Amino acid sequence: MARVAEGEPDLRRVIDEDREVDGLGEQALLELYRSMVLLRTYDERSVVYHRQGRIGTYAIFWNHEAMQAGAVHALSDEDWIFPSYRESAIGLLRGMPPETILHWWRGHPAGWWSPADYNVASICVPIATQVPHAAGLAWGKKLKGSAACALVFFGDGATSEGSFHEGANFAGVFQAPLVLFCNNNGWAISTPLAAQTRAEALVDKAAGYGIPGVRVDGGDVLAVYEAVREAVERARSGGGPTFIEAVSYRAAPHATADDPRAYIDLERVEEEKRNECLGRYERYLRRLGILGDDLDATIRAEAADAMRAGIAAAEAEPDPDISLLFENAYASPPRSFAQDLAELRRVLGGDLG
Ligand SMILES: Cc1ncc(C[n+]2csc(CCOP(=O)(O)OP(=O)(O)O)c2C)c(N)n1
Ligand SMILES: [Mg+2]
Repeated sequence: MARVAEGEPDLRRVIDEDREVDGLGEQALLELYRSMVLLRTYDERSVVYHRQGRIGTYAIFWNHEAMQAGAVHALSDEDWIFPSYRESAIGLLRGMPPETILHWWRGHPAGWWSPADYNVASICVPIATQVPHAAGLAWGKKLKGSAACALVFFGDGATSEGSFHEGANFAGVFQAPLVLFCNNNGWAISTPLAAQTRAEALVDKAAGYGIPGVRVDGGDVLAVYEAVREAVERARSGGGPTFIEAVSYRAAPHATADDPRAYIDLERVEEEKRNECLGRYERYLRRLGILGDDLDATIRAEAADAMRAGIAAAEAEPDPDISLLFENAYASPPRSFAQDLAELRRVLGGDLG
């Protein structure tokens, strides 16, 4: 039996229990839906763009939208988000244009943004390295007397990394206003959770850092929202960090370069697809009479239009100059760089130079 924060159920749910979340009105419920549809559309289109050769390798987040939208909606705009590659499109929920993220997956420098413009840190590919970044930022906010907090996303596999331990321990010791949000999708590429840890549940790790742990159904956007909102309230009121384990199952390949049929439980994937998070929330809103066919069609068309405009803008951007490969690597570049660059321009011909 997992140890969770006092009074917590073992796995927090809202949608399946047909309850409502206090303080979430009709507009807020629809905004949450809009965000999930935008993320889903971004993700599905990106897989197509990859197959068409228009973006590079892409980390699919299909069925992770409830975790991502539920968490971000529980934050204020002044709060910081630290994404991993799995949350690459999280900036969309802070007004970042789709082309910026598409540029990132195209390997174009126009995909770099200034974190302070959106309070969204750079996408971290090295596993768990964003955790100490987030702990440090949260601690800094506390030292400055700011009400802002930080939320860091990471996976189940990330909990085996030293960076996770250092960040979580630091946040606990200094009572940094941090939400440690673990997307437990059961897999770290082909490594299953059972081979990742002997802990019965990842939420148990919270006890080791002396911080509250909460376990939620990661496919239930409202359960995620509610748990993160409480963690944020705790952080803002000086209560320090919270570890949230959002439990789901990866229903898509790890990334476009992966073929999970070699290792995954295909029946479980099919079951997960039938109960995927966007459909679950859509049915809930329809049951409440908040969402109907017309509104749903409008929301989906808006998201599709945003993606069409995003890929067009990304493809209209001229290629960067090849000299970029040599810039920003050294404060004092080695003398050979000029020769290397000239050589590269010669080899590649006029096109890329
Ligand atoms: C430090 C480091 N080691 C290994 C890798 C290779 N790698 C990329 S994704 C991944 C799995 C991570 O799994 P998890 O933390 O569960 O996140 P998920 O991909 O499931 O969201 C690994 C090992 C890496 N990117 N960084
Ligand atoms: Mg994982």
